Formats: sequence, structure tokens, C-alpha cells
Amino acid sequence: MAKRISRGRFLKTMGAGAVAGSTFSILSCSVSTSPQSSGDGGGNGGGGNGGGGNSLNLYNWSDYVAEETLPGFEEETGIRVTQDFYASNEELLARLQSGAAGYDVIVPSDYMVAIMQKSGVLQELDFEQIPNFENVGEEFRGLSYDPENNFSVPYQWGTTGLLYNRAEIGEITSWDAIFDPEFEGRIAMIDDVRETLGAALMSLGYSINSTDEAELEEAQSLLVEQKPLLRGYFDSTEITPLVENGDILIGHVFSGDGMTPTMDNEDLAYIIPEPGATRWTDNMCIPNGAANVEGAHQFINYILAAGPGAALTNYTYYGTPNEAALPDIDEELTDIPEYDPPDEVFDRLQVIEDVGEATRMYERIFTEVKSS
Ligand code: SPD
Repeated sequence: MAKRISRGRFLKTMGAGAVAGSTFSILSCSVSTSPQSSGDGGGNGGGGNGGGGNSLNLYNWSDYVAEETLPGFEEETGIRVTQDFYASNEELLARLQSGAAGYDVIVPSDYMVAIMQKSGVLQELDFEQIPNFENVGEEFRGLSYDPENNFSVPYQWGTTGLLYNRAEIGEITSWDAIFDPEFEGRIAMIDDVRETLGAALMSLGYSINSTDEAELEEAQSLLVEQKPLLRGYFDSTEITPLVENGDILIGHVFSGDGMTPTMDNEDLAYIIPEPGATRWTDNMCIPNGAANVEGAHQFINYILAAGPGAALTNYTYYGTPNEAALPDIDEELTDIPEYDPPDEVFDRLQVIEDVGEATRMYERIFTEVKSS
């Protein structure tokens, strides 16, 4: 039976819709690549297809399309897709701000849509060309980071929590485990400023969007203390195999990367830690300067069709905003409580928001933690 998330529940933790002042992130702009690609996928900054009517350059998180997604689109439209990868919203923004990125479709998260819109790197969508927007559930429309959906259409949603080896360390329920010296050298964190600082803030009982200097300094101290316990900071998709092969015991991961390995290995578990964790929504947007704007709209419309939407979630294990896809989501996935958390868990999830000028403080702190 297809599950639907109530709009009231979804909006409850979206924050007040506050979008703070302008933010211009200045992080590394290297392009990530992974074997999951179509076209040349060679990390060539969107230049692989040269751009234009017959080709589309997609800049995406790694492992974030189903095996059939790009071939299905190519077959339906005749448009060849080249995909490059990034590991964080900040890397995506830096790439776009460096100019000449050459991408047609990008997939930023909630708070980053707000930042990008203010930074002027996004173009308005033409909903005449996205008739399948009608499949987007009410609870995923008009969210605080883009109240009129002028610039973004939801792609997937999920949580950020912990994948761990339950057989080795027993049940864990909170963030405390990632600060426990007992697991020294066998913990990995996501290399993501807002997620990792967010985990520290939440474990201290603070808002994931805190702009209070004292709270952020406390979070910094906690992460500096944690650093010697870590195997390192990685892309979430790199952490999953480290937990699977027993190299590490606890990994900070996005929910799809956390739930997938638990399907055929009951020694592993994914949890949404107490007292709270992140809930995020990723979105499809078209950056300024896209060479194939029509193709980009076709791609967005394709993802919002029932079949491609279901295939996407059945592969990634992330939630879908696409109501037409719900009847075809695999039951083995909808049966996992963390896929669609019960109200008492959902209510303790927090959504990352643009913190405006405080973004610089977050970035400085994370840089200092990593170099400590
Ligand atoms: N492998 C794809 C993961 C996509 C995660 N995006 C979420 C970012 C949350 N800040």
C-alpha cells in the first residue's frame, strides 16, 4: 500500500521559511566522478557533450539515478546525457560560481536552492514544459526555500543518520556513539559542513541552524575532540562500503546509503539518532547559462513521470515527492521504518536552512576542525 506523507507533518519541521542574507560560499570546486555515469562522465565540467539540443549535462550527487534513468530518458527523447558528480552543496555552488560550468540540470538541497536563487545562478522554470509537476505531492510544493517553486522542483528526500555494525557494537540510539573513544579509528563522518556541524549541534541539543556563536564554538570543540577518533571525512557513498566490509563500525550517512546495505545484511542497521537528525529535500534546477534549457525541462518532466520516479526511489532508497510513483515503490523499502519514519521520529527531524552571514562562521569552523 502506497504511503503518503501529510503536508502538515512535512511543513512542521520546515522552519519559519526564514531565508537569511546573501551567502557566497568559497569552498573547493573540484568535480567528483564515480562509475555511475552516462555519456563520458569524465568530470570535464559539463563540457562532455558540448551542450545543445541533442545533449544534456547533468551535475548530480553520486549514485543518485537508477540504472535505467538516463538510458530511459535518452531513449524517450534522443537526448544524450553526460553526468558529473559533486559531494556537497557547497562544492556544487563553488563550481557554478567559478563560471563556465556548462550544466543544464543541477540537484541542490533545500537551503542551497535559497542561497543559489539569491546568488543569481538559477533561472526560472517554465511549468508549461513540466506538465508532470501535477504529480508532485502537496506537501512538497511551495516549501520555504522556494515558496512559489519558481526555481526548483523536488527530486528526492531523505534523512541523515548513522549506519553501524549492530552485530559488533550492539544497539545504539543516539549521536553519542560517534564521540565514543571505544570506537577510535572506526568512525567516519560526511565531509559536509552543514551535516557534520549539524550532527554536533544536534547532539548538544541545539538547533541545526544555530547562529549563536557560543553554541557553534561548543560544536567546534566537540568535533575537534572527536577528530582523533575518526577514520576520516568522506562522501556518504564512500562510507557505506567501509561499514559493509567491516573497516569501520559507525558511518554518518544519507539514508539511502544507510538503508541499502541493511537489506541483505542484518548485522547492519541505519538509525535516525536521538535527539534529532536532518531531513532534507533535493531539487532539480536549471542554472543560468544552461545550453539546453528545453532538454533540461524535458529531463525534469521525465523524472516526475510515474515509472521513472518509482525506478529512482527503488534504486536510491530515498523518498519520492512523486505521488504517481507511490504505487510502484517496492514494499521491501516501504516496510523499513526509517524510510518513512513514524510521527514521533519525524517530529525530531530538522531541516537545514540558509543561515545567511553565519554561513562564513560555519565554513571557518569546519575548516579549522578538519585541519586540527
Ligand atoms: N547519493 C545521493 C545523496 C544525496 C544527498 N543529498 C542530501 C544532502 C543533504 N544535506
